[in-house]
Amino acid sequence: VRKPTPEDRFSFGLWTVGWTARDQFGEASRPALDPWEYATKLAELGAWGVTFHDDDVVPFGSDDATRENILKTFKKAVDDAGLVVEMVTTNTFSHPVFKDGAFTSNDRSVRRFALRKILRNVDLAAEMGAETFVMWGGREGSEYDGAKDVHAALDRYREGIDAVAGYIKDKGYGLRIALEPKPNEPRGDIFLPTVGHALGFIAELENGDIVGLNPETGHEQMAGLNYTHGLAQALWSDKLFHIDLNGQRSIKYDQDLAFGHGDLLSAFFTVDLLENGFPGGGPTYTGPRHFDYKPSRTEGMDGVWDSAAANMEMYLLLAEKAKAYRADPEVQEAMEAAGVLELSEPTLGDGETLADLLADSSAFEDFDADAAARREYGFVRLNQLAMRHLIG
Ligand code: 3MF
Ligand code: MG
Ligand code: MG
Ligand code: MG
Repeated sequence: VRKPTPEDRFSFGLWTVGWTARDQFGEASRPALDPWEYATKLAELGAWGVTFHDDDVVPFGSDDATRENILKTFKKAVDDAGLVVEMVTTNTFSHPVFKDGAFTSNDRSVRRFALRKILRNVDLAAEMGAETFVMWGGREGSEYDGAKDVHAALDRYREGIDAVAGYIKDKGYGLRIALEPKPNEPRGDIFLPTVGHALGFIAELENGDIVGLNPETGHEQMAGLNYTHGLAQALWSDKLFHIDLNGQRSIKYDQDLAFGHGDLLSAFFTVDLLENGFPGGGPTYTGPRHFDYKPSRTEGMDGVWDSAAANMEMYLLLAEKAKAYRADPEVQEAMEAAGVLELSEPTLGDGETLADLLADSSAFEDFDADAAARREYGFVRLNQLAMRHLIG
């Protein structure tokens, strides 16, 4: 497989390669480098961009002068490496002040502090030239149903997001907000747990036009859901603003494996959708190919860079296979037999009204349901052809 290049638009969160592998049960197994040390190496590997939380670069509570200095050093390193900062986000989950949430904390003073911390990073994101401002409400949620008024929590969540989106518009920043759904971890239940919940929430916003989604592979799969379908519905709604690609093996803790190292077949169809679009046409994803993974705790610094490279290699391998799959005449024929393209034809004819349908006896009275039921779709054959391309 060829080497990744900046044209591939691969980007990495600083917190991914920068994770020192401290977890619930153990201390860090790797050293922490300075934030700017990651940029050079990522660029060498063929990445195009980096993303970060405020606190990944500037320690929480730093004074203004320190903050300014660190950011200057960081930006210079990123520029020197030839990388872009395509997304900036805010950490509203690590400090204990956020233990009951940020926008949905029961404590109003915490909600006001969170809003200030986030607005400050909107300014920073604009300054860094980012296009997307991701918001993962990691602590927005609860463990105990009686401890949270969910109606009020959603009101406050909406108030917060609308305020941030309104601020972006007032300032004229070229930024869009991307909400990142996750079902649980670190809270027992997190608000906006899936792509679908988040889409429903966005529809209730006043400034929802600049609010979309940043779906993460593992997050949907932690809920037992189909990530590719989640991406598809977000695209269908014109809300797929950004993506967090990684790997997850079934419903368990958030594994953050390298992309493709979880459900490989699902990853194949994810890449097929991202690279080749819907079979019958429709909106396509044009944003960054962003990885949000964690180098496993067993790995040292060599493993960090090997795993970063693995994400990009997996994507490129799958992209190659997905292209060959779509171009294969046998696949095209099997897709046709399966009726995949028939689905693009509207159910009602051009200009046909429901009255026309009701008057059409071929649609119902004379319709031979048993004959239609005898149609074979050949989905298994089609899937086997995909498998042949994937592992044959
Ligand atoms: C947690 C996540 C987050 C978000 C990040 C986005 C720490 O499971 O996926 O990573 O991706 O906060 O901006
Ligand atoms: Mg995650
Ligand atoms: Mg994850
Ligand atoms: Mg993520």
